[in-house]
Amino acid sequence: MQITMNKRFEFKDLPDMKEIRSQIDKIAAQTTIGETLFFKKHGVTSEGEFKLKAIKEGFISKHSHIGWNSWDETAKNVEYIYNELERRGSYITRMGFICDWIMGVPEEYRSKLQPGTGLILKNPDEWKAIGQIAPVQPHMSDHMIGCPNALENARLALEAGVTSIGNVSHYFTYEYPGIELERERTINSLLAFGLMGKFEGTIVHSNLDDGYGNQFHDLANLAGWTMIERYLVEELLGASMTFSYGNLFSDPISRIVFNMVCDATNTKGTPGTMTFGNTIDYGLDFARNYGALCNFSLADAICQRHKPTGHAVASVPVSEACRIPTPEEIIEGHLCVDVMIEKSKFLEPFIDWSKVEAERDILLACGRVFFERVMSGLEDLGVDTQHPGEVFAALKAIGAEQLERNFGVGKKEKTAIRGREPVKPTDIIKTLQTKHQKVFAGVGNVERELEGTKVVIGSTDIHDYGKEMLKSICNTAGAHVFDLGTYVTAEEIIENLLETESKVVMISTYNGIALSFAKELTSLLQENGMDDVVVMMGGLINENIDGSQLAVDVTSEVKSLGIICDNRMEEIVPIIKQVYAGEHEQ
Ligand code: B12
Repeated sequence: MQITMNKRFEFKDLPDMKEIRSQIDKIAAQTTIGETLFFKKHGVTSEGEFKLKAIKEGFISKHSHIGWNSWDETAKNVEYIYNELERRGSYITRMGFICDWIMGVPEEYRSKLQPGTGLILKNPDEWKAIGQIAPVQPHMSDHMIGCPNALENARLALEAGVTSIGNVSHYFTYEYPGIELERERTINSLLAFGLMGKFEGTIVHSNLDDGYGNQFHDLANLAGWTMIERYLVEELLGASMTFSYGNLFSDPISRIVFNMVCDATNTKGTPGTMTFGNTIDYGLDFARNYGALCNFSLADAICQRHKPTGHAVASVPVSEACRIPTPEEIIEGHLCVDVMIEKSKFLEPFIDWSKVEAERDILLACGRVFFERVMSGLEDLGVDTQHPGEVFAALKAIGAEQLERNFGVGKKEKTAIRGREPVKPTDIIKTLQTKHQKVFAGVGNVERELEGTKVVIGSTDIHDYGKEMLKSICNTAGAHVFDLGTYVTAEEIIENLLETESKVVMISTYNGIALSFAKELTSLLQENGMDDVVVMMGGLINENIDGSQLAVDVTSEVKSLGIICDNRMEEIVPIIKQVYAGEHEQ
C-alpha cells in the first residue's frame, strides 16, 4: 500500500468523543426547531415526518434549487414561484437555498473571500424568515455542515425550521482559499452532525456530486463510499442521513439502480431529500436541455413509484448551463416535470425490475468490499476508526484518487486509469470522455507541438473538468504543465510565474468572479513587470456586476484587459506556440 497523507492538522489532537458528545448535549439543550409555514400547513414538526406520510400516500415531492444573492430577491422569487405554480395547477414541496461560499466560514473571515453568486444571509432575522415566505420547505445544503462554520449554520438553520441540512460531501472537497481552519471545520462538523442526531425527523444530507462522487471513476467504489459516510454520520454520530446525486448519472437506469443501492443500506428508514438533475447533459441549446430534463425526471419519478424513498424529483431549469435561472424558467421546468411524473405510472410496471435489482446487488457486494478495505487500510495507517473526526480527516488527507487506487474493487490493470478496470464506470466520467474526445478532434494532432514550452494552469473554484482538459491537451502536445489545482489565487499564479518563468497562464473559471479575478491577475502581472505573459481564460465568464441579481456575461470586459477569452480550447496550442516563438501579438 503506497499512501501519502496530506495532513492539514494532527488528527490525534482532536478532542475525544466523550468531550464532543458532552458538548453536543449542551448545544442541543439550547436549540429548538422552528416551525415553518410548510410544517403548519401539513401538521408536522419536521420534513422527515412529512416525507414518511407522503411515502405512505404515494405522493411524489418536487424540488428546486434557488440561488439569488440577496435576501429581498430570494424572498420575492420564492413567493412568486410558489403562488404561480399553484395558480397553474402545479406544486413545489421544497426549495434548496444555495448559500454563497462566504457563508461557509465564520463571520470574521468572510471579507477574505470574493462573494460568488449565492445567497448571503446577513442577520438572524433573515435566517428566521427562510421558512416564513410560503409553505414550501427550505432545504440547506451548500456551505453548511462540512464547512468551517458548520455548527453555527446548522443551529441557525434548525432554529429556522430547516430540518434537512447538508452537505457531508463538502467536507472533502470544498475549500476556502487563504483560510486554513481545518481542525475547527472537523470539530464543528462533528458537533453539527451530533446536534442533528438529537432531533427526531432531521436529515443529514450528502450530495455525492459535490464530493468524492465526482472524483471516483468506479460506481462500485462510490457505493462503498456511501457506506463509509453512513457509518460516520449514523453509527458514530447518531444522526440520520440520506444521499443525493444528479450529475453522476446520465443513463436513466443507473439513477434508479443507485437509488436502490442507497436504499438497501438505509437501515433507519430515513426519507431521502431529493435526487438532483443531470446538468452535465445540459448545454447552451435549451431545446436539447428539455430532453435531458425529461430523461432524468422521468427516471426519478419511475423510481419513486416503484420503491418510494421520499427523494423529491428535481426540476432543473434549461438555462442551468449558462447562468443562475430566472423564476419563470424554474416554473417552466416544474410544468415539464409534472408531465413526467404523470406519465411515469404507465412505464413503471413494464420495467424489468429483476435486471435493476441484479445491478444493485453487484454494486452492493462490491461496495461492501471497498468499505472493508478502506476501514482496514485506515487501521493500518494508525487511524482510530471509532473516532469520526480522525476518519473524516484521514479520508480527506488521502483523497479520492488514492482511495480508489489502493482500495478500489476493480481488477488491477496497469494501463487503466488509476490502475484498475472500473466494475462500472460512472456516467460523469463517460460524459466527460465524450466531451474530451470532441475537443481533441477539434485540436487535431498536436503531438510534440509544444515541446520546450511551459504553461501554468488552474481553476478559480471547484470546477476542475475544464482545467483537466487543458492539462491533457498540453501534456499531449508535450508542454511542461504547472497545475496549480483548484481555488487558485492570483498571488499563487504570480509566485509560480516567478519560479518557473512560464509565459502562458490558462485559467478555467465558473463561480461568477471572472472579471474581478481577471482584474486582480492583470494588475499583479503589471506590478511584477510581467507584461509579456499571455493569459487565457475560459469556462463561464460571468459576474454579478454592480449589485445585479444574476451574473452577467463579462467576456468583453475581460478581453479589454488583454486576456484571451474566446473560450475555445481548440485554439490554445497554436496560441502557446506563437507566444514561445515570439510571434504572438497582445
Ligand atoms: C459539474 C458542475 C459542478 C460540480 C463540479 C465538479 C468538478 N470536479 O468540476 C460540482 C457539483 C462540485 C459543482 C459545484 C458548484 N457549482 Co457547479 N456546475 C457544474 C456543471 C453542471 C458543469 C460544469 C463543467 O464542469 N462542465 C464540463 C466542462 C469541461 O465543459 P464546459 O463547461 O462546456 O467547458 C468548455 C468551455 O467552457 C471551455 N473551457 C473551460 N475552461 C477553459 C479554460 C480555457 C483557458 C479555455 C481556453 C477554455 C475553457 O472548454 C471546455 C470544452 O469545450 C455546471 C452547469 C453546466 N451544465 O455547465 C454548473 C455550474 C458551473 N455550477 C455553478 C455553481 C453556482 C456551483 C456552486 C457555486 C454551487 C454552490 N453554491 O455550491 C458550486 C461551486 C462551489 C465553489 N466553492 O466553487 C453555476 C455557475 C453560475 C454562474 N457562474 O453563473 C453553474 C453554471 C450551474 C448553475 N446554473 O447554477 N458544480
